[in-house]
Amino acid sequence: MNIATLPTVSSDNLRDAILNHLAYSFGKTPEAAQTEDWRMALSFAIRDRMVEAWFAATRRTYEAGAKRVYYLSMEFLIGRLLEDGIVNLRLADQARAALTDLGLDYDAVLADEPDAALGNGGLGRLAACFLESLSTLSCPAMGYGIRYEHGLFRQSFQGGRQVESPETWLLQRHAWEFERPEARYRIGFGGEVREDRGRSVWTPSEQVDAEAFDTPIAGWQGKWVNTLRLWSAKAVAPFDLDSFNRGDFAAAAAPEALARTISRVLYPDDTTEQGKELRLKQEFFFTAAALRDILRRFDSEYDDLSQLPAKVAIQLNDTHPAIAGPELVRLLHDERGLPFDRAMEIAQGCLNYTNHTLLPEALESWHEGVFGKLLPRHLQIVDRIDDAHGKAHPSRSFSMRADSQVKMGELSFVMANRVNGVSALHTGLMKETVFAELHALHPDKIVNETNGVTPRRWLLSCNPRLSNLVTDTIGDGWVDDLERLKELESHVDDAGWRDRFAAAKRDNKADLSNWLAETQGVSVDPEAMFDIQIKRMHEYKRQHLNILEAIAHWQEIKDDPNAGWTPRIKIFAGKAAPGYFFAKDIIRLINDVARVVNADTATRDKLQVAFLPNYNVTLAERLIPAADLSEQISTAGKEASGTGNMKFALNGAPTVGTLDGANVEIREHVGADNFFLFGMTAPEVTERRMLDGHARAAIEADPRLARALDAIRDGTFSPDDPDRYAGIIENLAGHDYFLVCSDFTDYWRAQREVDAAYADPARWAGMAALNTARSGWFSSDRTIRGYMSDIWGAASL
Ligand code: 26W
Repeated sequence: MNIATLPTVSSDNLRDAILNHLAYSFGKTPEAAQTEDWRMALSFAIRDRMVEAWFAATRRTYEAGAKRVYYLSMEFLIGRLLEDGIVNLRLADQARAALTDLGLDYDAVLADEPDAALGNGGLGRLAACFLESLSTLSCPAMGYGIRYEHGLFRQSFQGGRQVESPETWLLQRHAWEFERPEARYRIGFGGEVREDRGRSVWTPSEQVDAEAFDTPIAGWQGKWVNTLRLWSAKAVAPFDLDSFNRGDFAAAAAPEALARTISRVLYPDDTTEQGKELRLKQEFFFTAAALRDILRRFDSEYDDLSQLPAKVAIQLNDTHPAIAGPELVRLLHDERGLPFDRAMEIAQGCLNYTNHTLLPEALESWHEGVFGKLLPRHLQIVDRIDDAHGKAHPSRSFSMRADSQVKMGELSFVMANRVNGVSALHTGLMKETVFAELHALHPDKIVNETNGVTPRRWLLSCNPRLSNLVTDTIGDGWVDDLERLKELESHVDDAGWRDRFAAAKRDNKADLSNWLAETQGVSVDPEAMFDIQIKRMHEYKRQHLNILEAIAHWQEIKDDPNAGWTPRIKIFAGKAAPGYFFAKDIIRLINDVARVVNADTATRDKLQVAFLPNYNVTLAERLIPAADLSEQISTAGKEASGTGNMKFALNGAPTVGTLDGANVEIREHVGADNFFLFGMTAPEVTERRMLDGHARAAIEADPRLARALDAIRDGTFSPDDPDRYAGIIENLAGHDYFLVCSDFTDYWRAQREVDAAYADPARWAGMAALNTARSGWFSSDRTIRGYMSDIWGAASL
């Protein structure tokens, strides 16, 4: 049931509200106001319209005594929030009219908002989609994370090389958060543990305060609003007056500076675990604050801790908040006096864990030295948890405490009521590989919840042309019931309708091509195929397979320029972790290839390459609606799910891809005829890897591949420094762990099939439209319903 009905808002109402905020919240006249002032005033006017429903949602949750869901995540990649809010409140027409009336450029005002990049990639963006779906489904929920002062670094290129600079979203005014000085908890680190009459007492040696900042997250139609609560680290005492009085101003400010380092910057490494002490501090900081907050809210309503699992579901987004297990046990046992076993049982009743990767280098583990120094009591508790688990399962052969390490995956698994993977394939591999033994001991614990994306942001808002066509055709029920896109299928054979579908795509491409010309100095024909690979840079994602194919393609076009090639532009975007040198070399190689290929007058009307800097949510929203082809080419078994793959399919871009992650399910839904499959399967990958000399054999068998590698090797793309890519060549021709060479030939074949299909516009439009019509299952609303019923036992109110 929906509880808040939105008052109707006219554009005049909205204009007055904007002018009011401009005057009374920001002290500006319209004449003096800058774009940022207008953007803030508009944001406040929109935010005002969320507040009623926000209060109502809280009231209703209390009244119903409902179970609450808490989503703990180190990252929330929320992007811009203004347009999202406007679209969800269904105020887009009014807002545009109000701003036009005021003589302003609506799109420019929206574009002034900084893109909040409080996350690295897939895991963080998933958390943001989940928050929106939780609100759309009116599920009482709260996200907990860190209010980083600096989100993910900005990326630019110098001579084709990635250069990082700090991201500074908080230097601009931020319209969405409410500071909560009263919601403040003291968080300790270090120190020692004493035994006092049978109780363990932890006395930390260092303390900081966690202060809450709340952002309202409105669901579709603004009927329900949940909270994203981000913690900011503050010094316990902001200022050391003694030092100040002595004239030592640096020392006076030191406590503040030290405390603030904890929430200062997001770690930019999303696939290698570095075991850095500050990261463990960040993890404990936000997790401990969240748990204190959760217990405080519980205490305000109930007085029996055994009710906790009935009223509280906590989701751990990967192992980053895994310290929640021992910390909750500590709060219940040490601080509230419950027997240890009972504390553990209650904690296990509340906690759940999502695994997002099986890459061994990404599985968190902490050396007991670091862990014990920072969290001495928690180390004892982990050992007791491990003991208890060992006693309950005497046959087990592993421990979460092997090799002087604390293994966060195993700890999370044992402390969780449910453990889930993020696609069918990934969940299966979890059971067979990393968690095989734990799965055998707890056969009902692992469940699958295939990822999804919010259709409000990833279709309705980012692609107005296509969403208008969809709404014209089947009404607007699809927006919160995405499977209704199926109703489009009956129109796909209608040539007139298909033309409208193709026209929406063409117009999106024309917009993108104008933008590329204006801002990137890239000029492309909108009729060419827009072939797009956008995601973090990683060997397993195989951007180098894509660029190798581009090189081979270029060489072949040069051999026979008039052979009827299908014109293409290959677009890349993505950041590499600053210390991941191989991935940075791939970026540079792509930029070098782009320079050479784009300058070749004999081929450039057939093939172009562009690497766009500073990939973020906003750039994704610009690129995905204009994509013809979605590149999802990871080594099978390595991409847990992918979510970009879903966004492309939903926006009518067929996939060229491997049987990896959710690609498998996308292909099942859209149909094998509308998906360009290539490459080895996960079991074939495992087998091939054991074959000695697999890369050499693949190169010998495919002259195109050999020639493309030769061109890199002989300096075709780096004439000033022919050896620049020796490392890449050595890797690919050598152990080629990600099997780029072994999959090349089949990738080439699939790409030529793509060319042929694209050359037949009616056929292509049909494939593209069927991708949209059959992607409804990939809504994060469906995913969240799955979590609610299989994992949380939570209900929509
Ligand atoms: C400790 C370093 C670290 C940090 C982050 C290791 C691993 C991560 C994340 C788990 C990486 C990540 O974002 N994984 C992605 O999660 C998405 C959402 O489920 C999936 O769609 C992607 O396939 C997966 O790579």
